[in-house]
Amino acid sequence: MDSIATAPSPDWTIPQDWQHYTAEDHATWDLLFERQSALLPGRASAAFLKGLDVLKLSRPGIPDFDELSERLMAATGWQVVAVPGLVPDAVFFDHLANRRFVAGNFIRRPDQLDYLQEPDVFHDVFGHVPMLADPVFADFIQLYGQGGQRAMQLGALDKLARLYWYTVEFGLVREDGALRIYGAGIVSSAGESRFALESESPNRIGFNLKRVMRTRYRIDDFQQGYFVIPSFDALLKAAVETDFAPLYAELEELPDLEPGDVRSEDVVFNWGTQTHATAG
Ligand code: HBI
Ligand code: FE
Repeated sequence: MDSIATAPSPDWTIPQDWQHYTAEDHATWDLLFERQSALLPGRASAAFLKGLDVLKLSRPGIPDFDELSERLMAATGWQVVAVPGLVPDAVFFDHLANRRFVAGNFIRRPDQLDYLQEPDVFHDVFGHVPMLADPVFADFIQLYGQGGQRAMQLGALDKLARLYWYTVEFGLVREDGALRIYGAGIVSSAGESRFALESESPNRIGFNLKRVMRTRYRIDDFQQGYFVIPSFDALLKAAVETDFAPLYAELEELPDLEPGDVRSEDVVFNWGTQTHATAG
């Protein structure tokens, strides 16, 4: 199902138009949901699994954003709004700064189950929205939105986008001594849900804000390195306590790091073999 060709409003939101989904669209959601639900116990963070439960996302079919937003609003003051696909950065940040999460209203085709470039409703709603039911993470994402608006003014968006990428999209968290997934890009992918935790190939490195903001990332394949936070409180604390303007100035003077790099100052949980990346 392609995204419906509705001209977006100035904030790029469109009606979800839940009635437009076909039986095949709902079946695709159910297939993806069943596949990930079987994988995530023991792999996903407790906060993610709790969010699935609080938001009653296990019901069959593509969720109705109005119903979902009612439950999400009650939990953390967030709502889910429909968009046709990627929206301009400034629009994206304004929504996040106002506790509105933008979600694609289309779903991938059955032949695209394993990967698609644009975030569809499964990536956005199954991948991202459960974490928004966690009060601490909900605060972090709103801060990210406000930080994005500021980063654009400072010409530092490329650095801040790395923070989002290595946490919100591809982050790992330590829970009871084990590594768990909370990043939407991992949790919505069958292959990467296994790879991120079990493969010997990628690095797994303790989260450090400056380190993450120096590190390039890949958009075309599994990550060569994952960063591990000790808790969501620690992630929020880092965002709240950092004065980003001087950090951006410092980062301008430092060379970028490659996705597979390991540094002497890194806390290394796994020094990856990079066999997946070099296998090509
Ligand atoms: N638009 N719909 C949508 N979803 C995203 O995740 C998104 C976006 N626009 C910009 C964007 N993400 C990133 O480039 C920013 O985090 C920098
Ligand atoms: Fe995403």
